[in-house]
Amino acid sequence: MIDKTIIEASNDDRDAGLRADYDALGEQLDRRGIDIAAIKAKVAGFGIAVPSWGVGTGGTRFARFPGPGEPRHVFDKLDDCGVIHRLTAATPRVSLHIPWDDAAPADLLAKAEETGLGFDAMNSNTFSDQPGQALSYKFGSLSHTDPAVRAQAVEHNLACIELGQAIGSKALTVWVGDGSNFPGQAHFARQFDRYLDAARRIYAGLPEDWRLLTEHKMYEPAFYSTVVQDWGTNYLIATELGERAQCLVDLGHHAPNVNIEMIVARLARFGKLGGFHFNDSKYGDDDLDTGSIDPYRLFLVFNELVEADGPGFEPMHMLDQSHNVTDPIESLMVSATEVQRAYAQALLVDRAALAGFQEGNDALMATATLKRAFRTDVEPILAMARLEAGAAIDPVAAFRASGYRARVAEARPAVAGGSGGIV
Ligand code: LRH
Ligand code: MN
Ligand code: MN
Repeated sequence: MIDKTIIEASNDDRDAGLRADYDALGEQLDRRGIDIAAIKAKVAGFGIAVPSWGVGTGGTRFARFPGPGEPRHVFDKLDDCGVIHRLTAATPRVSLHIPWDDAAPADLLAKAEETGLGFDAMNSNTFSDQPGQALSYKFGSLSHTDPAVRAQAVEHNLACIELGQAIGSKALTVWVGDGSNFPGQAHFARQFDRYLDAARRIYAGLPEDWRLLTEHKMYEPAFYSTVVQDWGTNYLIATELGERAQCLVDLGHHAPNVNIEMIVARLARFGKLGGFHFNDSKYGDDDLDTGSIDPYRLFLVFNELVEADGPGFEPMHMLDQSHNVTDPIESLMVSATEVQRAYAQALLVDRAALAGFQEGNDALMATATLKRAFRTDVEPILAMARLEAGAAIDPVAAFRASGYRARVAEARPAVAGGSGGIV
């Protein structure tokens, strides 16, 4: 898919410069008592899952402007995801969305082997109706007033688990759009009780070594109230369901100005931080590229993750973003790198000094300690980790040199643009 010689040629042009930068950074970090090789090893071992739905052009509810070579089905999507991992060595797993990615397990496994990928959390979809579906989710799914609709939604989630088991996944992520659009439309308490009851039935079907991740989101598609609207409700769900139920934090799913890093710290403290959907936003659930608007916030989230790290702490890391004006492969490569960058920067925080400043109420030096780590340009660490893994020093440059997009555009028929949609 991406010829080895393309990556090597691209790296040859950049190798000497990278080594000089890496050595210089190594000296600087050494003076700060930090071993650059240890940071590099941690970055190299840090994988970020790619959302299958991210490799197509997203679009908005107003319009979609597809690019050339759009993936036609899950197997094309896996090809594209394979390219992302080949060039970044940062995205070993793909998160599937069912029924968008429904296929025979044997075929999925064969393609995964061919592309060098594994499968991350499964995602169910009870927020839109599928062709041939018996009952509509127009007025909700797991919290619907009609028990038959709730049963259908539960069945779908159990089917996602079954497929996931066959392909080596270990988690199910449930996000529902259930809510209401008018005051008075829904009874808050009864609606939530119905949700909990249905969620319990999904949890009962969860294999012993699986986790159930519930994802909160403040609004959209429901615009007056949403059943799983914030981390408080999400925490209630996770505690009601049981030990293997945890909360998923999608960075775009909060009100503007909400302190997400603090939510992360709270959930981590009580064993309920299950994972992330990384993206960035300016206004709401914008699904912009990770780190493209507020890289400092991403760093602050990772600062909490490094702080909370310890035995049994294993949040899952996924991207969840939508690309409207860029090549999705390029955006996802850059975004995975941004996640690694925030992680590497967070590893550089002098935690003993920070704790001392916190205890002594030295606000200025405490925040300066974070800033010092954040300001450090860790790109040579990330690039060296990629080079040593046989990936590209500059993934976007290597991707453009490879001609992959033009090649797949020949095989994959052009898709007409038009009205919006998620995928
Ligand atoms: C909802 C969401 C959720 C869905 C995905 C397509 O906004 O973040 O994770 O599964 O988008
Ligand atoms: Mn999400
Ligand atoms: Mn979202």
